Parts: sequence; C-alpha cells; structure tokens
Amino acid sequence: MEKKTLIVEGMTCNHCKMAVTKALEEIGVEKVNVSLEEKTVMAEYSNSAITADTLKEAIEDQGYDVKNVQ
Ligand code: 9UX
Repeated sequence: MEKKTLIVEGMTCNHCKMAVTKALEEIGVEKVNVSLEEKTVMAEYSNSAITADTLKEAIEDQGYDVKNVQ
C-alpha cells in the first residue's frame, strides 16, 4: 500500500471534505482521511496507476489548491 499526505488549501467545511474524499475514491484510492484543521489529505492506495500528479489533479478538479505532496 502506497501512502501520501497532501497539503490542500481551501477546504473549510464538511462538504469540501466529502468532495475531496469522493474524487479520490473515484480514481481508486482505498483510504482517504481529510483534516480540515491540519489542511491535510491522507491517501492510501495500492493501484500503481495512481501517482502524486493524479492525486493532485483529482483534488484540483474539485476547486482546491494542492500545495505539497509527500
Ligand atoms: Mo461550502 Mo466547503 O462552499 O468549501 S463546500 S465551504
């Protein structure tokens, strides 16, 4: 299982949290944890087609700004 944590700006409410979670699940991410307080999105996945860039793109498509992926 691959695990990445992204710093995401602009997530303020529970709907934001759901939108990001759903977008990542749709690209095959198995576990998502969003912290509005920490501005972080944690993604765990085993699909090798998923990269830092595909994660970033899926979140940015929802209108949020991805600052860092590690
Ligand atoms: Mo409501 Mo969360 O516009 O951005 S979905 S605050």
